[in-house]
Amino acid sequence: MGKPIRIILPVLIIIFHLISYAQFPPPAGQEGSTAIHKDSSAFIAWADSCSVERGLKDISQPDSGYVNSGNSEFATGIADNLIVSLGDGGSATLTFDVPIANGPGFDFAVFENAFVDTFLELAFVEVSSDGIHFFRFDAVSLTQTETQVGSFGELDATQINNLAGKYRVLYGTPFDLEELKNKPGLNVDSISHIRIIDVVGCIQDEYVRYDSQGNKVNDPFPTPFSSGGFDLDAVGVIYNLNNAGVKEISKNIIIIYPNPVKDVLNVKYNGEIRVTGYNLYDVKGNLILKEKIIDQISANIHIDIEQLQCGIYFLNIVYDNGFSVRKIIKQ
Ligand SMILES: [Ca+2]
Ligand SMILES: [Ca+2]
Repeated sequence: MGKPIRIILPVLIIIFHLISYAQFPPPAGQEGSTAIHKDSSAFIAWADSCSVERGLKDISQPDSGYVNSGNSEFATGIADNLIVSLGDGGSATLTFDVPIANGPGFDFAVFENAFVDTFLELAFVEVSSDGIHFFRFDAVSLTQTETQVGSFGELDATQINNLAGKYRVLYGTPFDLEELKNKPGLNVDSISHIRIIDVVGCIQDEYVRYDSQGNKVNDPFPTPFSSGGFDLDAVGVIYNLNNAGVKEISKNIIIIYPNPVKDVLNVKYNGEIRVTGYNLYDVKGNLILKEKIIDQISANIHIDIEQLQCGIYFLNIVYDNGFSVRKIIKQ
């Protein structure tokens, strides 16, 4: 065997091995799992409202009727094993009083009601910062696509990534907004809406849904029950405008006063940072004011907010290598 072959062959074997055994985190409680229990101190908030578009009990049977288990309110608040069923291809859109932001690592988690680690019903997850344009996490399903996973069939969590429903009841499947950071039209530091969309799970060409790599997503099908499809329990928030970024810069480097404020908000900072602009959001995450600072002449910014309605706002001060978010009360 020539020298190059002796080197290349083992490398090819290793690469082949990695591809064939590519695995994602295992079920809750196992080493390397990313599942987060509902009582984790990581969660600082939960969804505040939810609206649902139910899917059919069986998408291949138009007269099967729509699922009706639970109601949309069951998807708000802390995970409690009270769910709303989405049905085949159904969806739920959740909103949050304080917009979700991209902090270090996972930013939110979705809870389903699987009673074991292997009977899993899956859903795509999308986020939006304007309530109109939604962006989907790159879902991956490496489950075989030769045989339909049956009504009570099993799935392996290590073959599933970025799909809600990967973990059993009361354990959230987490998502990291960092993955969607550079999408035009999306502000990952002001996520106001999350949409959960049942994957259907049927592998027939007529009804199949695909993952981000073009694989058919195979999950239990048909599930012709009143509780068919993905059962949404809750969405827990790990980072929002209240805690993302605030840690990154100490309070005394940026001073904002007065707060509460009636007319002009003063922002003062010292020479340790170079402020490049600011964004002011209302409590729903709508951008109210935005300014870029090109030439930093002084270490003061004056923001006139006299015309704004009274209430709570979030001021995001953007500096050269980070940002800091403060809650502002307009009187
Ligand atoms: Ca993140
Ligand atoms: Ca619930």
